Amino acid sequence: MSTELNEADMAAVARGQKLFVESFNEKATVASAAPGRVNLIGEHTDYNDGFVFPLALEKSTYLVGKALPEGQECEVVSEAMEGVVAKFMAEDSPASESVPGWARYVKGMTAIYARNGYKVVPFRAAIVSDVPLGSGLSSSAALEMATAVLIEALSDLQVDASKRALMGQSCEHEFAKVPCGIMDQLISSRGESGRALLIDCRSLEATAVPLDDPEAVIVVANSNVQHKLSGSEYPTRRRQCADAAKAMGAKHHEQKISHLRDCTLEMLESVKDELDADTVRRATHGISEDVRTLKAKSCLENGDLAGAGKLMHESHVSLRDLFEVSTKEIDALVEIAMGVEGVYGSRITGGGFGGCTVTLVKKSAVDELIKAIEEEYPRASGGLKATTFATKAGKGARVVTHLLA
Ligand code: GAF
Repeated sequence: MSTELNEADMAAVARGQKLFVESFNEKATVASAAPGRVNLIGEHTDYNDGFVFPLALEKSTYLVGKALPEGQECEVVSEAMEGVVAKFMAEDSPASESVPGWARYVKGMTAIYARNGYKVVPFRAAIVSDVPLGSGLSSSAALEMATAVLIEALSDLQVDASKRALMGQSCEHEFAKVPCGIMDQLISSRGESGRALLIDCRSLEATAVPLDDPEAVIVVANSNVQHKLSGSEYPTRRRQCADAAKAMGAKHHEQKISHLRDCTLEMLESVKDELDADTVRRATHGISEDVRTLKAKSCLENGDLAGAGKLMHESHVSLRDLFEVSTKEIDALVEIAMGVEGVYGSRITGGGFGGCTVTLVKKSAVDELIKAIEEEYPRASGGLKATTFATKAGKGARVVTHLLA
């Protein structure tokens, strides 16, 4: 799991080491890193046991750390929260809220590892991150997975990458109170350089699809409208999907239906009158998004960028009109992108209610796309500026020890 460092890794680890020395008057010995993610297609399908198609970003969250003697409290600092040292016992119960919000992800991971029977060595750690916070690019999953890898390195533990992701998901549920699916933690834990992963969220099997077309670029545009999932909307969407699957399960009991993944639009039609209109719209998205995601994977495997882009935009329309998780700023970004010659497709990415778009675009049209966003987005959004970056698929969670040796 230990990998070669690139420039971004080196710069971030150096920042982390500096913060560690300033905070604790000694040097860290180990560094871990885990990426944020961008999802190409397959949105709000993970908790329906369906399919998602994300890639790891080249931007990561890093922890530099050092083991402490048995019985001591963990001590954690963050570049984003200068001067605050969060302290807690590694095996403390999740219910305790005695640490600041950002540190709960770290404390949550130590508690969940301990609860799963792993012997967690206490540690000091400094956190730095290149993943934009609150932008729908999974900064919290990156922090969970980077914490997990640091715990494993310092405590000499071998943990399967999917099990690590599942423990991160529990952390999110219990500590951040977000009833998320498995996509973000899984891609952060298992992401592969140069490849997107088609993940079956029921079996957790992942198929790597190379993103090696030199003519195609993935551009992320941040609306700079903060995205927050801990309110009521995300849990409500989850419940509506579950309600629809339950109704179809009751009607078609011979078919073993537990989630929307098992349903078809015909089955939904057969229970339409038993459900409210919102629930029917949510389920229509959930069922059709799985179909689009599998088709988009085939398109990319076959070099059909136009086909993949068309499906991405259809996904956006569905998330906007049926699942209702978009915002006017995100819709503006998508519309601007779709108006640029050479753009294959553009859509909201991640949980929604703000955050980012993902656009698949011809290499020769990237500058035009960025110019259009710079010129037109402030007008459409009432003065906001978007932040854009092109990305390839980066590495999953990893140890970056040798720099600190
Ligand atoms: C958020 C959640 F954390 C994911 O599990 C997923 O449901 C996503 O929203 C929507 O696809 O990122």
